[in-house]
Amino acid sequence: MPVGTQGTIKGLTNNQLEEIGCQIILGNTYHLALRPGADLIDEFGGLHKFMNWKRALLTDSGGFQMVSLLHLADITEKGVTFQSPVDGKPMLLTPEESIQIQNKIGADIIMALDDVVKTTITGPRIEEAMYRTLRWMDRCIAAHQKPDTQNLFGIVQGGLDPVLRDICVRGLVERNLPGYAIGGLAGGEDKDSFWRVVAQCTAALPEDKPRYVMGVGYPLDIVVCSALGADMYDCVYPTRTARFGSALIPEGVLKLKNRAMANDERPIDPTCPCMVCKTYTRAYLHCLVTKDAMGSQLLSYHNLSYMMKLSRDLHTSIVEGRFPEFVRGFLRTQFPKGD
Ligand code: PRF
Ligand code: ZN
Repeated sequence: MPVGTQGTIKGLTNNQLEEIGCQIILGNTYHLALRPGADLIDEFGGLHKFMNWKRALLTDSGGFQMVSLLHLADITEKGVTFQSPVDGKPMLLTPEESIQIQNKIGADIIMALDDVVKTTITGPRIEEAMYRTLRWMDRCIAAHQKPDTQNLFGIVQGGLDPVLRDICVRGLVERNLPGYAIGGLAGGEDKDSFWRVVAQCTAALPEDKPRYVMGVGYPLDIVVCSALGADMYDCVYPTRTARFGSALIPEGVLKLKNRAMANDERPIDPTCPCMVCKTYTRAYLHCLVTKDAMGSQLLSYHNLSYMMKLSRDLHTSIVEGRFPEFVRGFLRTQFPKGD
């Protein structure tokens, strides 16, 4: 899922998103509640109508965004207290309010408010956050007004501790939710710990429900987590890295700012069927990048096309029973020297 914070994927139109095969995009409760506001979106009949997006939408609950964006956020049993970026006044987001706002926004998938802590910290705070996430889950379920049209997903927390993760997974599965997310990862922990937690959670979550790894990720992480049983991902990486002048290619990353691009007549990726690769040279993109908004837009278009094609190819390989070959081919291209 490409991430659109303010009800838009930065630099792309709805038509372009449909053109590259995007089926679902993500919005943030926190950003949308601040601007344009949940009541205004509600007056328009929900976010689908407000932004004229006909495919699926998912909204994240807001807690993680506040904790990651505002260092001043304070978490208590009631909810997340933060300073309003508008007027600096203290504001409180409770599990009930997060769901109320998400009911107004009207996304197809909505997320429970979770207590997120960095995986790199240790001690009793990890355990407290995991149990609080389960208690908040019940408050979210009770507050949810549209269970027939909006799927409320739970989020597994518990840091890198297998015992805490196990308690959280069991607790959520008991509540028989339409889908489950694995949270609290991709926050600076080493890959080995990250993959271990994903493997443990996917193994314990029901196979017939979507399993969503939040805030992931890089092409490699998506391939590995899919091999471990995960189904859904969201990340700002493809669009953010585009704005810094980096293009995703099967071999890794191509830096368009690099001097060597200045007279390179090839497209970003000669094997890519996207509009940008069919139309523009590396030299032209080198000239635009970081100088004109069009540079970011074209690179975002290519990068999201790359991620959509990667997801499609991965999915097709599973359906056709050749996923192991797909993974080997992907890894051989990314790491030709085998390291
Ligand atoms: N919880 C929520 N959103 C998230 C995460 C989480 O743990 C992550 C993982 N770091 C990304 N987005 N609600
Ligand atoms: Zn392309």
